[in-house]
Amino acid sequence: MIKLHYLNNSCSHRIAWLLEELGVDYDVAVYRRLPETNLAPDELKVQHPLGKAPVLQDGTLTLAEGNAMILHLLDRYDDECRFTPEAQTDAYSEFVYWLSVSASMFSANLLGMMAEKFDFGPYGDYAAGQVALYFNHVEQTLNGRTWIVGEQLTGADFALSFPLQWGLNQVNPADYPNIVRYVKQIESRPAYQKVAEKTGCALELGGF
Ligand SMILES: N[C@@H](CCC(=O)N[C@@H](CS)C(=O)NCC(=O)O)C(=O)O
Repeated sequence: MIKLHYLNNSCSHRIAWLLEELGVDYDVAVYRRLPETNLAPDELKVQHPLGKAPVLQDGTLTLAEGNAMILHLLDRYDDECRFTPEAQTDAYSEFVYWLSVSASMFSANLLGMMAEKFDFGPYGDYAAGQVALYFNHVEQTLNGRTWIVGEQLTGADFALSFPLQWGLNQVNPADYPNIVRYVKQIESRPAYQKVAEKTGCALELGGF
């Protein structure tokens, strides 16, 4: 049995979305961010030494890191390759590329958020510009594409969803019409909407 340890208002949401799209059976344990710090509660630290969400248990395997979970779930449960490009194609390499970019976007978002709160001195402009750097790259790539790798919804879209949803609160959405369209397209999928039913949590990232 699969168990997803899910933190409210977090990148856990994208893993629950993938589980719903795959149609696999899973249990969810919901944790709530501490109001005073917005960090995860200590109970989550019991599940994995990094103490961050999400954590995925599948049989005897325990994984942290959302992108590792995406690759694991596609490998085990995406038998018809609905969300996995064919191996040894450019689409597969782009899929791997965008998985990596999504991880870098986390750092960019975090830096951008910190730059709003603290004075980074001579590094202020650099830190503040990081979100826009990645957003411009995604925006241009989505021009004429339905999903980030083309017409197929892939694991890379699950990976990118959260940093884009989070980052949209740090930029002017009007500057990124393709990203706004793409995020709406994700959020209107029935499988995505089931996550809120299953967890009792909708993503509310405005206060970050
Ligand atoms: N690279 C990790 C990021 C994990 C992470 O930073 N999770 C955040 C939520 S998006 C978290 O648990 N924050 C609460 C905390 O650090 O206490 C992943 O992709 O899973």
